[in-house]
Amino acid sequence: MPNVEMNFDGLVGPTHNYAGLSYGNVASLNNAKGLSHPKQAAQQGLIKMKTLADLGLFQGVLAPQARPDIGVLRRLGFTGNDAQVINKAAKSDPLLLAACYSASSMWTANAATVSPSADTADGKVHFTPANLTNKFHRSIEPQSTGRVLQATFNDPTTFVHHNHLPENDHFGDEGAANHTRFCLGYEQPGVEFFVYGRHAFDTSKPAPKKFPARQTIEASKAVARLHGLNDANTVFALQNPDVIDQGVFHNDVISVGNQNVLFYHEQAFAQTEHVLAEIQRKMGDIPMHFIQVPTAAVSIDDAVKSYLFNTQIITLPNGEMAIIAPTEALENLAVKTYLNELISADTPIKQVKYIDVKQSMQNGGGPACLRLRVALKAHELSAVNPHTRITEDKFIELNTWVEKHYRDELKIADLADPHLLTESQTALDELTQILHLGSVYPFQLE
Ligand code: SUG
Repeated sequence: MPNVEMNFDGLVGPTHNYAGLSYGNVASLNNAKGLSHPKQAAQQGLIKMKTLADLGLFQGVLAPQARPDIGVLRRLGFTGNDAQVINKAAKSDPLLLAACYSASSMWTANAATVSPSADTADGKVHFTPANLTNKFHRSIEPQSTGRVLQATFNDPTTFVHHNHLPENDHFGDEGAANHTRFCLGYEQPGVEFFVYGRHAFDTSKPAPKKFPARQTIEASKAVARLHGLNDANTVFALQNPDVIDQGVFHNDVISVGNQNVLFYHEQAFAQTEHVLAEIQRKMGDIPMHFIQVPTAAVSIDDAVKSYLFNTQIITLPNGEMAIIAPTEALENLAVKTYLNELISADTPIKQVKYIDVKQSMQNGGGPACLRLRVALKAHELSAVNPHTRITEDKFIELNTWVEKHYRDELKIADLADPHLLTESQTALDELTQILHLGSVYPFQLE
């Protein structure tokens, strides 16, 4: 087994819908109440995974969560059997029901923050599920996320699983969407880069005025402490509050890193020069490639619409880097022109591959949102649950499973139908067998 950075994509769940739940996320609001296509969404996600695997990368899959979250509805006072709970919620608070039905766990960049063993004090790979406190529909994810991660990385001698941070906006944590890591080889020690949107305790510091800053510095620092990181291998940077107000709700909408490359928009950070200097200083002899995209070439509006920075920068087996971009980037002239120029410029990025993840994009989730990166040394790779790896056979098996269980279309009114719950539970129960996860869902644990 090689040393790798493995991407774990979130499999789109059977209840994928557009409920307009994410204030501050432009796509989610623009597509609110639109017709969704769960089967197509899951197929697009699987093709993305297969594309990366075919490029020679190690690709994994993380199971979606059980929705609707009946436990949360009961906790909020809806009673009776499952069908009655759904009927009552549909009548009295359809928006709440939609929130409990969200398939948002597909965006596994928000599942957790992961620190590879080369960076941590105890030499193990550390995981902290994100508490996602800023959005109700996402704040109900971390417990199941923890169980899915434990079932996927299930060797305690290699992997450490922390509890999510306290469930309060002071410790709002959005996971890897606000975290990246710089290194030379993935197995070598690196510098972990945490980007936050506000200070929770010290409110005199800059913060956005319109849209929420989901990640706090207090959360980022707590995760770094839990993972046994230190001052020499961490950099904490304030995101530019003005871009949060323009729809950049996570750092991975405005910058992305890979190895010794940081690809970022001119307006991404509050104190760019200072941040870049600190990264380079902590990287020591390893020269960073800072690829800055000027506003004159790509506006914030174009960056948000095209998801130019929600791309994945990957290292191909031949050592060259490639960008995995959504097809929306092709449709935007400024961004398409920029990318065409980028691949012939003097940077490690030598090709762009466009993929269609439109069903996810319409909820504000691009290629990078759909994946959680886990850098693994060879022996750690062997400790990962092998059934979660995307191979030719697994791809076929998962597509057959999607074809069998998923609806073609879903509109918000369909969420009132209790059959959707039973369909979803039947599908997920079967999935835990396909991925050899054991019992991870509340309906399996009762
Ligand atoms: O948290 N959208 C997600 C998109 C997450 C994107 N992730 C990263 N940038 N890493 C969010 O805003 C929309 C759900 C709805 O409206 O139905 C939603 O949750």
